[in-house]
Amino acid sequence: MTQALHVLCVSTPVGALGSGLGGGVELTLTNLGQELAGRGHRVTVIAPQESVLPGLELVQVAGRPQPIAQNQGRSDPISLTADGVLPRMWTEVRQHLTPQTVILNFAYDWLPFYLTPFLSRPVAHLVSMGSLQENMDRAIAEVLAAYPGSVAVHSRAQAATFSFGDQLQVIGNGFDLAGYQFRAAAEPALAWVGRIAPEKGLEDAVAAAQAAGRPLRVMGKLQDAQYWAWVQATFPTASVDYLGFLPTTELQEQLGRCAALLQTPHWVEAFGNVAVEALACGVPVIAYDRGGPAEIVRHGETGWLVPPGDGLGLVAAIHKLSQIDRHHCRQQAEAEFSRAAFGNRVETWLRELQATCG
Ligand code: HBI
Repeated sequence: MTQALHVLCVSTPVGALGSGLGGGVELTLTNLGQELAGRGHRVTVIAPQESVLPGLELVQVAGRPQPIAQNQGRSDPISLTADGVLPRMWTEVRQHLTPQTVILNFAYDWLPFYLTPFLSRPVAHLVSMGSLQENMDRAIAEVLAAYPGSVAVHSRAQAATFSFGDQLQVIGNGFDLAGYQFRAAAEPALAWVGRIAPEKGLEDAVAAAQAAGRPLRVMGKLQDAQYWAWVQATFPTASVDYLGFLPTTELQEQLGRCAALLQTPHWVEAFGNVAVEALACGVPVIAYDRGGPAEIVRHGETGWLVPPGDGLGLVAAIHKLSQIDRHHCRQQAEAEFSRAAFGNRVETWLRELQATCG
C-alpha cells in the first residue's frame, strides 16, 4: 500500500460529537474516521469537549460553541468569539501537523477557509450544507480559486446551490451497513428522523401521517423546543410518539419496524443521511423531490418522490407503499452507500490534494 496518510479531522464547532447538535456531520465524521483508520491511515480528530468517538484518537477542546449557521441571516457578519471552540480547535491543529498530514475540515464556518493559506499542510473541506451565507460562499470561492478541488459536498443538488457548484467534488456519503439490520415485515407506523428544527419540516410529516390514519414515530435531537411545542399544539389529536435522540443501534431497531420514512425538509437537504439509514433497514423512503434525498430515492423502486410541500402527494405515496419491495431498499444501500465505497472516494480525494498541494 502506498504511504499511509495522517488525516487530521477537525469537527463541527456547534456541539460535541455524540450530542446530536452536529446532525449528519457527526455520523459522517465517525464513519469516515473509522473507515480510514481501518485502511491503515492514522486518524486524529479534534472536536469540542465532551465529544464521544469510540476507537479513534480524539483531542477535545474547550470553548464556547459556535452559533449554528442556519439561524444566521444571509448577509450577516461573521460571528467569532475569542473564547470560542472554533478558533481554539484551529489553534490546536498546529500542534498535530506532520509531513503526512492532510487536514479534513467538517465545520461549516468562515474561519477554517480563511486559515487555509496560512497552514503548512493541505486542507480538504467537506461542506455539510447548501449555500446559506454570503461570507461563507465568498470564503469557499476564494479557497477554490487558490486550491482547486479542495472542497467537497455530498450531492449534486447541494453543489448546485453554490454559484461555483461545478468546481465542487461530489462525494456522496457512506454508512457502516453492518450496523443496520434488514427487516422484511413492518408495522403500520411511519417514521420521521432528524433534528427537530424548523428547516426539517416535521409538521408536514405529522399532517400526512394523520391524514393517512397512521401513527408517526419521531426520532432525533430536540434542537428547537419552541418549534416542537408549536408542532404539538398545531396537531393536538395526531398520533405522534417522540422516541428521543437514539444511538444508531436503537435508531435502526425502531426505524426498521416502520412502514416508511417520511423526509419533508423545508430547505435543500445537502444529503439526508436518514434516507440511507432507512433503506439499509429495508424501509422505503417517501421524500420531497429536492436536494440530496431526490438523488438517493429510486422513485417507485425504493420509495416515492413527491413535489416539495405537496401534502396530498405524501398521503398518496403512503397508500402506495405496498408496491415497494423492501429487499430492493437494502440492496440499494449496499450497492451505493457502503462505508468502503465512500472511503475509496475520500481517500482518492485526499491523495490528489496531498499530491497537488502537499
Ligand atoms: N453551523 N456554524 C455552523 N457550523 C457548523 O459546522 C454547522 C452548523 N450548523 C449545522 C451543522 N454544522 C451540521 O448539523 C450539519 O450536519 C448540518
